[in-house]
Amino acid sequence: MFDLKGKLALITGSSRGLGYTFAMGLGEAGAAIVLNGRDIEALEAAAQGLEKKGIRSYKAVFDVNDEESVVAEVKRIEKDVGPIDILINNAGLNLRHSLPDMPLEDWKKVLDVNLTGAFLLSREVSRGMIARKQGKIINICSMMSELGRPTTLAYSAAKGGLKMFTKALTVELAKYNIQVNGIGPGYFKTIMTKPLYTDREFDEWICGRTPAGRWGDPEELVGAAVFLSSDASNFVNGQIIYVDGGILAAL
Ligand code: GCO
Repeated sequence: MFDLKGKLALITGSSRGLGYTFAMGLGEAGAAIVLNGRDIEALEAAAQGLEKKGIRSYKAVFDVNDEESVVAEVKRIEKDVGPIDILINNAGLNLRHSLPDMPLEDWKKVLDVNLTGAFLLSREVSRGMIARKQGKIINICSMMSELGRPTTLAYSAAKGGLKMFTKALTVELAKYNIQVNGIGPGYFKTIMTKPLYTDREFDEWICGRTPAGRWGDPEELVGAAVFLSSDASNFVNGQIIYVDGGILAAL
């Protein structure tokens, strides 16, 4: 039921961070992986990491915001590698500023990468999924789809938007047997959160604020990703699974 053998998954932003963890996790469950990022060297390193575990992977170098490249690369992948069964919209970015200091450029960039990128990829990849009447789309949301904290204005707006995009897309695509869902991580130790977990005060605050009393280990997200990628979730539509150590349950 959870077996992903014979499936092809495109994971955006997968040369490092949580995206790489998803690539490894889906690969270990049997899927072949299309790695995506903007830096070919980082992608090559990630591909080697997967190969060591015997996971077949392909590389697609493109920026999730560049419409022309997204259109061309999705076509190329489907022609040269095969139909994309699973899309994980993972590429994400947080540029932290408080309101008075938030440059318009950074606001737009955060919305572009986290939200518009997911829209473009979903639009292009779903064309084939609709024709084949089968597919899985997983949007990597955040506990910040529900909550904010100072300096995360753009990120919270983008991730809240991504949650609602997940629901609205579900309503459009469910009849084609495409399941669209989200995963909402709490605080995980990754490249993106390095400035946070290396800050003693912040670290103590997060551990106190999280009922589980600790940061998440990226591997703890894999179960939800495999579930939402597999036949086990064929009647699960429009859900966000929060993997957050209980942070959203606590006041
Ligand atoms: C922050 C962080 C968070 C996390 C994460 C939580 O500045 O508080 O960047 O937003 O990275 O997405 O789910």
